[in-house]
Amino acid sequence: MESKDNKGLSRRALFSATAGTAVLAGTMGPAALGLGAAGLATPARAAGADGSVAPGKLDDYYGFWSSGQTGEMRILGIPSMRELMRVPVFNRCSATGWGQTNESIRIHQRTMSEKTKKQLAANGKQIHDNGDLHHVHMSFTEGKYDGRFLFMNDKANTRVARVRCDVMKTDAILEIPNAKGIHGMRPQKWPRSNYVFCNGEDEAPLVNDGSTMTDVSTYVNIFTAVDADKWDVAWQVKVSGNLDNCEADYEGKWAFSTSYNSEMGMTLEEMTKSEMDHVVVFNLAEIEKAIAAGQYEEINGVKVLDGRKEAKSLFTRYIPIANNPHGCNMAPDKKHLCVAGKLSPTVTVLDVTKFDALFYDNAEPRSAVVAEPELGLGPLHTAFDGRGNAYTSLFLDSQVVKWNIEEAIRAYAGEKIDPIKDKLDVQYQPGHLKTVMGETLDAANDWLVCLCKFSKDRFLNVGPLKPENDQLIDISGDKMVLVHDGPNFAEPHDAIAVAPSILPNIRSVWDRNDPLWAETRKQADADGVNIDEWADAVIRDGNKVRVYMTSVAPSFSLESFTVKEGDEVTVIVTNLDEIDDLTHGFTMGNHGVAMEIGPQQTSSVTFVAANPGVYWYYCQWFCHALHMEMRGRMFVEPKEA
Ligand code: RUQ
Ligand code: CUA
Ligand code: CA
Repeated sequence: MESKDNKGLSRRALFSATAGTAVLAGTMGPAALGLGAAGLATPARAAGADGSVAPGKLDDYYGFWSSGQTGEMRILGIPSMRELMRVPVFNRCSATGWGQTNESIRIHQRTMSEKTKKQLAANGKQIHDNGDLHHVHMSFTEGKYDGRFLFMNDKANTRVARVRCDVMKTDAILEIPNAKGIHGMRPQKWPRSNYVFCNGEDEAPLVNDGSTMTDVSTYVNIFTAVDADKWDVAWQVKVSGNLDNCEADYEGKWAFSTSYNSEMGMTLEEMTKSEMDHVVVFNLAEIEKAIAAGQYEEINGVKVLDGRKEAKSLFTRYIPIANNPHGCNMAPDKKHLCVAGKLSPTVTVLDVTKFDALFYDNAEPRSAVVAEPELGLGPLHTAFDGRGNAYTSLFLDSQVVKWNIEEAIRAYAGEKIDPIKDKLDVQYQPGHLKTVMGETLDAANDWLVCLCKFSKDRFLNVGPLKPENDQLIDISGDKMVLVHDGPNFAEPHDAIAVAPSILPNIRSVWDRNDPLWAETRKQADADGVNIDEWADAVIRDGNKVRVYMTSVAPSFSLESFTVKEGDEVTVIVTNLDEIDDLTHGFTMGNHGVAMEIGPQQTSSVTFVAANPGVYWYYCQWFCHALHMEMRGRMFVEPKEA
């Protein structure tokens, strides 16, 4: 039997005393393995050149991964690619009770629309417990990650969420009105992430009440700026065409979105008809001016401006791009936006310092194009290092292509020069790819993570559903070197890699006054129960019963409690243990109820006790040698006839 050490001495402190041999692995730089000259820009690595991290050694970087249709965020270590944690966001989590605890349901319901409530109630549900989480990005201050929040989208149910970096828990979810299917999502980079920009991918009537359904001329797409501090909608802009991926600049002047459906087509044939689609440039100063001047339409409680082509506003400009473009990525040179062609073999490089002329001097929209290198088939996304190089994923070619931005600009100007530096086969069909800190001014020349959509033959067969394959590529030398295959479950789209120095304040124990359970605490105060010390109480309030207990390993303060058949029971558990890594749980047997209670955390869950009898509850988080004994009984008395 495994037992944890309760005395405050962490396992890590014990481990490092005996892990001296692991240090040796760190001395093997790329040069030692013949991977080419490492150069000055290669950061010092704790890991071996092959990305291996010895037992007991920490990774060099945090990786924050999306999980697509799983609806959670994942934390991986880079370069080991070890999965460190899963953070439930839009999904219902069996382990932690996310999506079931009252604290998480409150977060889900804060901005839920009446329509959504009606849809859920009709299906016997309180919350949407699925999501399609494509993009994870961290908050910025002056072009660099600031370690406050992580932001993420839910394409499935048109939501965005915010995760607090101090505890790595979801603290706010926002249902976005008017838009449909939030896909691309990026925080503002400069001066800080006051906004998170969100793209509505799917076209629908703005008044979506069934009065016009097949008349496509009533359909619009919506670009949304979310107030990142309040986690509410700041404003929206109607656009022409749909919206796919988005990005922000390093001056705080612009946001950008790609559109693959400038045609406003409803079928595949219609959506791929035009040679050119476009990227939309949003002029933040003009938008803010119009909002402040009250020149908006209010729709479903949100301020909406019209930035469609025919409105001829100063809110937007449309730059033609071939052909069904997808990713748009801003280079850390602060100047160049790279838009991937998808159906065109090109990446279009736009100089954002030329955008003022598009708005104020009537310049021709394509005058901002400064390069358009032909890179290969199916370019989707581009990542950057700190040496002026770009790395573009080629979905159809199953390759990553490394190219130099300045050389691509010179070639476009007519010089005979090949900007392509290297091509590497990946396995297979890559989508997003990310360098360490590569979407910030701190772009490093260390690792590239390439998220491949298909793994095919790379792993033991596990049935018709195969894992994805997140590959780790060493980019410290001139040539890219593939060093690791990382199978991953459905279906990471995107990831970022962040230095631990950005996140010095991650807690190991909760603050007893955390806002996550402020509402629960209010109820306890009203019930006269002090949840900060060893206590128990059973409060009856009509057919509602609130059961308070605390826990210290290996005991709950209540060994049993009694309710009546049909009562609505709320169990509120406070974990009084103050020790690093000492999480308890509360599972009510045969009631579909389970939740996490971290050290110093309060969690609560509500259920109806429908059947009389004896039911055991227990702690499901291994916490002590006597963890099995950490249990108690709920007596459900039969209703008097
Ligand atoms: S975008 S399809 Cu991140 Cu490639 Cu979602
Ligand atoms: Cu407490 Cu297991
Ligand atoms: Ca198109």
